[in-house]
Amino acid sequence: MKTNINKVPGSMMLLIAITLAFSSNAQTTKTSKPNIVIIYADDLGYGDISAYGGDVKTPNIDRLASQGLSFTNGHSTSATCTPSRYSLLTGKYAWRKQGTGVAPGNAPLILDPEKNTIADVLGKAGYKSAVVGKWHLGLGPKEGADWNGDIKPGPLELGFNYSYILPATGDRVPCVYVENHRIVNLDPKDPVHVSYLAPIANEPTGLNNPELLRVQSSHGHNQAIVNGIGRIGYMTGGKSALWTDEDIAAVLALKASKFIENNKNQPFFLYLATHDIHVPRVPNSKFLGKSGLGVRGDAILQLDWTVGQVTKTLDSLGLSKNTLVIFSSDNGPVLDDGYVDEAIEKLGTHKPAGPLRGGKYSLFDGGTRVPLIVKWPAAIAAGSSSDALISQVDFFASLAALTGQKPGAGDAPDSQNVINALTGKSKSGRSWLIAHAGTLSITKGDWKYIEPAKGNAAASRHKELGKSAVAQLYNLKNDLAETRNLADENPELVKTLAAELEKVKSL
Ligand code: NG6
Ligand code: CA
Repeated sequence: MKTNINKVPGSMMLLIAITLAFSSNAQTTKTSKPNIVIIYADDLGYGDISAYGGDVKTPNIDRLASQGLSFTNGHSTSATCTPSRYSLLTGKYAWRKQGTGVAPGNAPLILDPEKNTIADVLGKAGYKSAVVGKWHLGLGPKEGADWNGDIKPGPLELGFNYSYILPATGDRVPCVYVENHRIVNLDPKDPVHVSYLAPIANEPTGLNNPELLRVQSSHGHNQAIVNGIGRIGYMTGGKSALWTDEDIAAVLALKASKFIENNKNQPFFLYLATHDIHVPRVPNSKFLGKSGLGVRGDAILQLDWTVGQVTKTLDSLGLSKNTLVIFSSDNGPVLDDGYVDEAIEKLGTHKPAGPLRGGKYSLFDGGTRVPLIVKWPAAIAAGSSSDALISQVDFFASLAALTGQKPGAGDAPDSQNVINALTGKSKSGRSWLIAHAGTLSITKGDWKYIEPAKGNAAASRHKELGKSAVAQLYNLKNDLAETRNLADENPELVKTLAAELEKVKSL
């Protein structure tokens, strides 16, 4: 039937207009350009939040879970920070490239500005991007960053429109914030000097002046002293720019919220890399003593507060419905990571890795299987869960697909588009998974193979590395805690998985 538009009564026209507006709006909400927020915790284990069974109450993170989709089999690519972050941003396994291990605080930028990052790709889709928080991917040219001038290349040369970062980690100098190309609050009359070789001038060190420390080191962390805490690396100057550890979470939450507010009228991508719960664990007095598990637990409360701040900002601006929030961690949990902070003594019954074996630094699943929660009310059913196998290296291709972008030739070679699994439309993610902690493992179906490697099986009683001189094969379905090495009983399977691993290595 042909409708003569002039003959349709006014009230009917209004109804049609409203219907059209709503249906097209619903359409836009679903398919086009949700805001994207990745909240990337540091050293948070699979069992460290209450939504995943932990003893520490994390109501804000749990709310992401109850309003979104929780994964039981989500993985960082590596069991330490720098390589996991490298892979997340580039869609390429860090172990393919030399020099992507835990970076010192004066490392040059280890990502290639000529190659596209996830921020570049989302930029092409019209997103404004920011990184707020722990960077730990190096800054500056090969000769090192000019700490007192323009610090570049860095995030702004990698597709981010705004950055407010800790250059490396909380336990590494320089202990300053860098906003875009500059150290924040730097007095030019008091320039920053950084060295990873020797103390600068007569600077006191944790080694020589332990009486100046309020947290003792258990290993390392005895060089520069900033805010009464020994760090890795030496540093002088920049007095007015030094961070206060107790305030880091609040500063980052504020910068993240500001960025969201400033970009509320267009699609944005926020990569919020919290410092919590990495060492040194120096939570704000608001959280001190509140978890009952010592400062490690208190830092988890602080992390949860950060998540709450971001959620509140999104809610108050009416953005929550069409914002895709991804919450995860860069590697598994660690207790003593170099400071005497009673993480072990005050643990109680809490199991940081939940039912998994190993943690940070480990090839056992505790090293890389981490909480992964995705919330996007416009498209994902509330309170759902998924066993789909997901690697963070897949965020690149998945978010590119979601926003209608095709990674260019040479971009993100290891990233698979698993957006349907990430948004709960499909129950299956990737079919195999590579994890990295010095050496590599491959998981396929119920089976996991860890290649033989030289080196210690453990760094200490609480730090199993998962390494062995012989091949290891575990059935994760029957033995999630990887207690029985079945390699000898299944030589064919070992051969097949080893060959598959070699194939991926040679890509
Ligand atoms: C180790 C540090 C540890 C932590 C880690 C990096 C010592 C003894 N240990 O070398 O404290 O900083 O590097 O952690 O110094 S990560 O999460 O950033 O990868
Ligand atoms: Ca980490």
